[in-house]
Amino acid sequence: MSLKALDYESLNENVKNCQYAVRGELYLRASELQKEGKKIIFTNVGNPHALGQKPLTFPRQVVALCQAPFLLDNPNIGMIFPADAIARAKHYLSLTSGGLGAYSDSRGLPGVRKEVAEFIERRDGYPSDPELIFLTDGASKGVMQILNCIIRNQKDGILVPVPQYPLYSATISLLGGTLVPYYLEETDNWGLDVNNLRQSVAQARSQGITVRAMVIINPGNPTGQCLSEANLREILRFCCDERLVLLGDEVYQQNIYQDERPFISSKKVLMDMGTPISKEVQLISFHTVSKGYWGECGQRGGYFEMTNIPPRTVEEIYKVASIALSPNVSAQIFMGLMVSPPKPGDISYDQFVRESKGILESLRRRARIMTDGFNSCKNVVCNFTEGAMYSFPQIKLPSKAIQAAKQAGKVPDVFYCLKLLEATGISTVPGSGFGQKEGVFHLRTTILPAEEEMPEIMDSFKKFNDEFMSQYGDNFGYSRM
Ligand code: DCS
Repeated sequence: MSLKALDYESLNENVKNCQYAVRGELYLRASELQKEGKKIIFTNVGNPHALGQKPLTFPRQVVALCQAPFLLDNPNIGMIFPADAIARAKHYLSLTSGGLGAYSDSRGLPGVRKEVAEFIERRDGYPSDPELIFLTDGASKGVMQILNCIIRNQKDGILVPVPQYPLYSATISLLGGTLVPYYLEETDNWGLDVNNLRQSVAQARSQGITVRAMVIINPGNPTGQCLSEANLREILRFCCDERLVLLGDEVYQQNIYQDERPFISSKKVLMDMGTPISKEVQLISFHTVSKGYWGECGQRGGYFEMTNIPPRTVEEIYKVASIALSPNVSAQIFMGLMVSPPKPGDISYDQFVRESKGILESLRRRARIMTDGFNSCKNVVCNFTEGAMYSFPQIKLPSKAIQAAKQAGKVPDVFYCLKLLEATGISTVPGSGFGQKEGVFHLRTTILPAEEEMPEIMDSFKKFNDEFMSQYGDNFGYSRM
């Protein structure tokens, strides 16, 4: 009997090969336990509102009015919504052709793309062209669209940091390309060594791979590091020499928890470098409303900005975006609001600043509590979370635990994370889901649980880890650093 196209055996192999750990085995087990009535702390996804973060008031007011424009005709509307929210809702509605229920241009509303361009200009001090900004349903869709344009076949390689956020590995598999890993240095605070990059490219080429693009995640997921300006310069020079497109994933640009290394965009560093390099390197930068102090993951809003991309290519990307007709229009308005929040003097300004500062300051404290908590545990070492939303501690597993994992048919860090989940309800993602050096084990947790719950979570982790280490501890050594 011949197979039908959607029988499992006959599915596209790229679909079957694609792995996505953030919602993998650990997540499925956590969901089962939750159904059985166990309290689960979902720290596997960077999804702030799911962990109790409250939405910022002003953007929700504006979008509420855009969703229900008849409220604007209510004579009492000024008693429920502040005048600046009402004005902004009218502004965004005037940018649409038929409100939130109408498709927009496939690149997004021109008026919002203009606001994004103005934001980029203020941030970087260089001009930005709205024609080169496309709005997307979350950064993920943008990344997928661009990788789709780059990957032609299995011989096309994309340089991806390891550890990396599995959007990249999964999309590259889905599109049938080749992931070319470059390793971040854990002992150097997850720094990026350009010599490692060169070696990765040379090795890939010796296997007949054409390396076409390089991904950076800055600040890093899962690793939490912020790239220095000097490092970004080296990367850009490298991309120029090797003729690589740089894909700058900058979705965590608002999430910075130290002052030594502020966020600097790849675009700014590229422009600072001047000609010829500033006119040579092809760069696509991604941003989102899902992260930062907004955390509006469920709205699915994002954008990408293209630098040094030829007009004919921009046209092709537009054509492909058109197949999906239009990005979410309400999410576009969230993006517009994120890039042009209330200004000093606006009625909603003080509240907006209070709310956003409150979230960021708490995240900064939580980053510290988590890192310190992990570092106080036996056989656990953790670099400080300089940015983004995650801690990525290394767990030095005793050889007896590695043995027990093998017997259970599990990867050792999956084994550890499953035990942690069963004992404490803390749902994490094993380091193997992000890639890590051979024989080294990690887990990733978000820093998002409510601040007041943090001490209890860390105590419960420590207790579990102590018990695990004494159960499996032996004199035969540990996995290496
Ligand atoms: N890029 C990085 C580095 C991310 O971490 C994420 C989401 C995205 C892009 C995509 O975000 P949006 O599509 O929502 O804009 N981070 C996932 C994670 O690691 N946990 O939660 C989601």
